[in-house]
Amino acid sequence: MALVEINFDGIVGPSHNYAGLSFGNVASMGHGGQVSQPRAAALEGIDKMRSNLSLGLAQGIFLPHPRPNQRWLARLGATIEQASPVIAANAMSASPMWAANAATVSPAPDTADGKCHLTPANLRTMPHRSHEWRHTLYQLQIAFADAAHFHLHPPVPPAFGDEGAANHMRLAAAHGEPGLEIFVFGVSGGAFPARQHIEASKAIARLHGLPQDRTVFVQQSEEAIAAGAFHNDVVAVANERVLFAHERAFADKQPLIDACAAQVPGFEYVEVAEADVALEDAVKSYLFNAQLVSPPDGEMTLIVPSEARETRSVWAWLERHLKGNGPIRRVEVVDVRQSMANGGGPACLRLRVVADPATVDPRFLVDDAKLDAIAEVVRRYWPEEIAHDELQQPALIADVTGAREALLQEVGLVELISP
Ligand code: SUG
Repeated sequence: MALVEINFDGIVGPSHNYAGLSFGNVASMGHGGQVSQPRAAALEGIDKMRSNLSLGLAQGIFLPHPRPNQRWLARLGATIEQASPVIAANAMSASPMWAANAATVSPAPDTADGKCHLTPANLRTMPHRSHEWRHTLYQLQIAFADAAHFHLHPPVPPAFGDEGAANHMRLAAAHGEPGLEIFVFGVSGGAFPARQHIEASKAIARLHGLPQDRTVFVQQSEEAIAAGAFHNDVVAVANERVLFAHERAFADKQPLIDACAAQVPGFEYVEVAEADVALEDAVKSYLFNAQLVSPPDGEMTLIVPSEARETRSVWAWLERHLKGNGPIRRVEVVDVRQSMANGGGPACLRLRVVADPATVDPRFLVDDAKLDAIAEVVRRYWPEEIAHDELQQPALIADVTGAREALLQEVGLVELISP
């Protein structure tokens, strides 16, 4: 069985809009009320996937969820027409595009039963995200239906907030080798909420059958959350034997580094000092919300958003690192501005699953030709713009519903239309 890392990107849904819903996410708060461009947003995401394919990486997709979420509205005793503007915005959010929050994934080499375990995130902290898990689970059940290789769990009870892979990292000598799984939780974030509860992380580690000596729980620093790092993946990213993090990412980094050094052959810690890149610049540029990947040519590559190139301190750090002897050998720049304006960088848009692609439902895997066909649907059906005060208009709702259905027809996943 050939285990590879597959990046599953959430296709940006046709209702993508700026509603300012995420308290503690400085980009979402800053862009609330602005006009969004769903078509451009989805095409940016597709271009990012194309660039990953051209590096030789395996690529998958998750599909947009039904919006408005009528089931959720019905449980609140409302319809989209009757709902207050804020409830309507919560029901129309395209937030499932940020697939890093879809689930936590423990690949087969790490687990007691030798299967890949997945737990969808309950995302209970933000109302617009708290209703994602049901449809996420439904897609995971189809994509990873092969019970000989995958084990799916229901979300952790909502008493304990869980935001999925955005607060989880994995280090291993190679993707297919047993790894060290790192769960990052928050306790306090100053004025902002800590979204990941330690009990959720511990429950997932138990349910996934992870050995205690290869599982680490580490607290995210309060100052990182207070600076706008609402998920750990805004200040740290790991790939194979490399951990790349900001100096102020963790409350107490030494036990983490010691565990990595003890458990991961060839472990390398690449730290960016506050003196070189201030936490504020790290959050603004999303330097760490990058995809750190191992293409087949062996050159470890960091896929950063264009905002990283535009932030002087960050770009200077990257240029220095590339000239030196560090483990990151190549930097690729992608434009995901529409997603970035809601606080979602390249890493937020993808969920990493280490698996044999032959065991995944092929409708969730893409090549260039399939991305061309998806882009054609997006160009034809995705709204060009959405103003915040349009979210309850029947014409927009009809467009958004029709656009999603056209995409599901194209990829042959009509069973997702009305689950
Ligand atoms: O949960 N933004 C998302 C961004 C998620 C980024 N994901 C990772 N870091 N992995 C969030 O805050 C904004 C929606 C709005 O304001 O309309 C939003 O949900």
